[in-house]
Amino acid sequence: MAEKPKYYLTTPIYYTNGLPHIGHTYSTIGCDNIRRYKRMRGYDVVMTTGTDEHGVNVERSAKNAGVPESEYVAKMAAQWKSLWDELGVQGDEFIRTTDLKHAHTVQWLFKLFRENGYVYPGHYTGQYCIFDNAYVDVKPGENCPDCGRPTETVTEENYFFKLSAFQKPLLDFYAKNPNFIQPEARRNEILSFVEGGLRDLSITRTTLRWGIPVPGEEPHVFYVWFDALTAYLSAVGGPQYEKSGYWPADLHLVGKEIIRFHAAYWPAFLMAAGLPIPKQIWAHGWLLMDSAKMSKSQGNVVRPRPIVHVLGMDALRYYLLRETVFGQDGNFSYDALVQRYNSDLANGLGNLASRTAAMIEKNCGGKIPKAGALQAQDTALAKEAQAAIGEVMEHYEKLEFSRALEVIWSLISAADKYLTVEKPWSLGESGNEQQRRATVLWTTAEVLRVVTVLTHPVLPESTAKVWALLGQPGALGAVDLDGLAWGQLAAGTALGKSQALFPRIEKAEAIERMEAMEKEAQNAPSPVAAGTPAAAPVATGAAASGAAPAAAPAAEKIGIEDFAKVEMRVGQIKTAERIVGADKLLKLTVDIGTEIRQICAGIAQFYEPEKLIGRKVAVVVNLAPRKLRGVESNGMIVAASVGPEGRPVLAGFPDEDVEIGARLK
Ligand code: ME8
Repeated sequence: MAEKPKYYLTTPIYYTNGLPHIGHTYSTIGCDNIRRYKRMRGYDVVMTTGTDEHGVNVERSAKNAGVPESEYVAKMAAQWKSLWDELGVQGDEFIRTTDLKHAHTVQWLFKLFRENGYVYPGHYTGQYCIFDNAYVDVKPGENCPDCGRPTETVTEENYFFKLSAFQKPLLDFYAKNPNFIQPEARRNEILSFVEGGLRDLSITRTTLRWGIPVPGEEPHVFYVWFDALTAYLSAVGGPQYEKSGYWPADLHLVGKEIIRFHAAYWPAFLMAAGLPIPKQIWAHGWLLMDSAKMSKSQGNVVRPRPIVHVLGMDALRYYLLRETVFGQDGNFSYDALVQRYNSDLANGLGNLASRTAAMIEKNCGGKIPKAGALQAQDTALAKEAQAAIGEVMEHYEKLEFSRALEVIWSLISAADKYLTVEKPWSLGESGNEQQRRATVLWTTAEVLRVVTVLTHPVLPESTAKVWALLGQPGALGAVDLDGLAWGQLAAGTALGKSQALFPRIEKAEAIERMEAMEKEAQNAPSPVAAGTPAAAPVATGAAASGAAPAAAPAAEKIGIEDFAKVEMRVGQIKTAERIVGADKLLKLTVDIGTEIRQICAGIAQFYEPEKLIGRKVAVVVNLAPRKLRGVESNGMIVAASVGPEGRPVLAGFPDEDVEIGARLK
């Protein structure tokens, strides 16, 4: 038998200083969808995902949690892995950048750079964004242009990679491989970035301890981006990549904010080492929450587990891939999610499957009937289904998931219409009528079979149930998509057991349940908090004693000068209103003595807006403004967090009439 062609694809290697939200889930599910689709087209597929575990952020998070870095990342990586398992994303390789085989690959690549004359020692002083792990082109005191956080001035001795030498090779490569960067808008972005000139890149750090050491050059450790990108190669053999046969990667799927690292730096690194370059970098858009990128730092994340718990894993997969054009940004809303679930899954696919099976059960003794003479409407539906097979594959091939699903769902609604017009339930028992009913039911069941196969990469769990319901043999994932054609449904096949697919759900109740679980997850202690049972003994600190069951991260002591940085003043609430679509937030205007500020406060579930007017509160007035659910908030109202649910109780001045604007010290 001919060997299957190999196909290698990757998700980003996610940071471990946070837990996955549905933005990460979006990339991983997109990747898993391609993986399943390619398998059904006969490829020997390997998909890699993993965790990016080095860097200052991890050092800080581990310190806050009061545990050693190695323990911190091990626990976080386990969380990421178990989530992907729950979502049915069976990544074939899970690479951790703390894996030994990965360290060897990074060190080997650096050795090749050196041998080929692409590294040199130097000094660098610049503004560094710790969150993005990158030097940024701003002046001291200015914030990061990408994420808006403060930058730090860093001077260090390090090794530089001669990125500047790769401007022409990269431009030549892009010209020869016009599909290397997708979609087109990203390609243009990278072309102009590279055409604008490339500065050499420092690829080691001496200011960082938690990283892969540069052999013989301690205290140098590798720059986290050089380290993380290399993980794609370590996962499939590293220095022995030729043996595995999966390199170069066919596809690196990433979010658009990290395209430069993948489409410019990574191919330059590989060129410098004389290694093959991946075939495609594909950057999808962002999931937004009220127009802002969903991200941990913005505090506007939605986690996948509550959705999976209430609507099922397939519902989340379907929504993410159907609702937004892959490549563009898309807004997340619980409302749209449940809407899609009810209309497309419960009333669409679920309903077609259950009514078809019920009619075959009732009228044909539970066996797929044999079609008789065909009428024009039967052949029209057959034609539409046959055409859909080709169209859907073409869309999957181009990562146009939403369009693929549109085609499939228009076939489902064509089958629904067909049933409504043909009314097989109203046909009588005469020979002709029985035969007509058999033809209509066979045709509908055949549409269902085609739909089931085509939708499998997106809805692996529920389509497997429909497959069994149709009495089809073998695993659905092993069906050869290229062999799929109209007319293969064998008459006489006994139907399998009917299983619940997508029970209809009341929207308000579903949203309430998901939001309640989300809130609970937000208030849950960090999985790596010091004092949690599996934590290693903690070095110092009262909070690390393990006395509290859900110990908060060990708090660092700060000097009075640090406290003095926080400017708190007495403010008086002038107006208060609810924010549409954000049931936890109130929009307040607050007089702080020198000005009236707009501030959002997460107290809507505990305070009536009208009762707040005139109340004096403590306000942090020198916080950088930020957007919450799309509404600007310029300051913070101080509240105690009470009880396990974190009920806010506003700090106030009940005993004395304090002056508005007075400073709290
Ligand atoms: O950047 N919408 O890791 P990361 C869509 N470790 N996708 C989103 C998203 C959103 N709101 N938020 C996150 C890193 N993502 C590096 C990568 S790769 C060698 C190193 C997805 O944990 C998207 O794929 O910050 C984005 O690129 C990735 O998560 C960033 O994950």
